[in-house]
Amino acid sequence: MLLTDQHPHNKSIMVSVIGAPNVGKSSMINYLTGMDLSVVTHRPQTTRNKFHCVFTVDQTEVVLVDTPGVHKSSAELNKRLNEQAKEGLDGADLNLLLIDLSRELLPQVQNFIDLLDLKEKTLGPTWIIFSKADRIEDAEKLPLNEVFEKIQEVITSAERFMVISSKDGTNMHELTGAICDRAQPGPHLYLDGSVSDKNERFFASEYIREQAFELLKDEIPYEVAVLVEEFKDVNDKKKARESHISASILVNRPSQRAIVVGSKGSMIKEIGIRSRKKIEAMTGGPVHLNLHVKVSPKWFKNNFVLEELGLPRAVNSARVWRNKGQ
Ligand SMILES: Nc1nc2c(ncn2[C@@H]2O[C@H](COP(=O)(O)OP(=O)(O)O)[C@@H](O)[C@H]2O)c(=O)[nH]1
Ligand SMILES: [Mg+2]
Repeated sequence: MLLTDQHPHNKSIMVSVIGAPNVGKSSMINYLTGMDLSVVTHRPQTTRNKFHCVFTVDQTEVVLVDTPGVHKSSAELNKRLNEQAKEGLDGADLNLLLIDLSRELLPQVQNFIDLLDLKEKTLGPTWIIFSKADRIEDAEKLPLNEVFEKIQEVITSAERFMVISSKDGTNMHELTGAICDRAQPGPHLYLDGSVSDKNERFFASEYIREQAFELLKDEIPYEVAVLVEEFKDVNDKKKARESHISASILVNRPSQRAIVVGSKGSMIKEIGIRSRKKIEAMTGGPVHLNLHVKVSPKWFKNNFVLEELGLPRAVNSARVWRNKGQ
């Protein structure tokens, strides 16, 4: 792409959004972009793939990279989630490291550093974003200057900190302005109005999984994955766009299948109704959603399924699928 194809005043910045699970990364991205792209639930580890969410302010393009929260686990799925988070740092001009104000602050930083294995990887310019300010009274009275100085001892590239809330919008304009000020002159990556590097098929599966995460209890959500098998548009020029989607909800055990289906199919029906609404809001036309539940034992260890879910193997992945002698 030639720079001369674009407006001479164009600026662009790639911002990686990182932190522990459930600190509010996806909520902040949705607030900043003004879209409901990234899935948000009350459960940790909702986001499983890194992806771009793009918005522009005047001539400045901001590409936010949502990432799964890094957390300790030796399970194959979690190794791959952590790998997605690490890859989210590649090529970023700036990192926003979110720290949840409603939890203990410094342990969150130390955990993050340990899990990211910063010996191997140095963090580029980083801003510390203290999130969920609405959750505590008198956030401004907290000794955040001191906390920030301690953080700078471990993250030497930490440049500044900000206090935000995605719930009441505290400092969101300031954050947007600061990010835009930081952008350098350069071509926009997304020119045709696209708002992500992932396609509608990806977001359809995310929205189905989001509703399953919200509606299912206990540990079941973590053993659920969604694969979209078919996503096709009916091209009738006279009518609005209409989409037909077939998707499988994968579960680990037959007993979970019964729960996801629910009594007389009530649970899967509810998951379908709710996710269809979100998919329709994305496509702008009616959606026919055909959902089924498949038992796929230990899908979270199965290389083929994990690849289908957009989670390639991590550096420290188990090598179970390799042929002997390789
Ligand atoms: N009160 C409050 N809750 C928030 C805020 N941001 C996120 N949450 C909640 O925290 C939970 C996790 O949010 P999410 O964005 O999915 O976190 P992520 O795992 O870091 O992406 C959800 O229940 C959100 O509604 C905030 O600014 N204030
Ligand atoms: Mg998330």
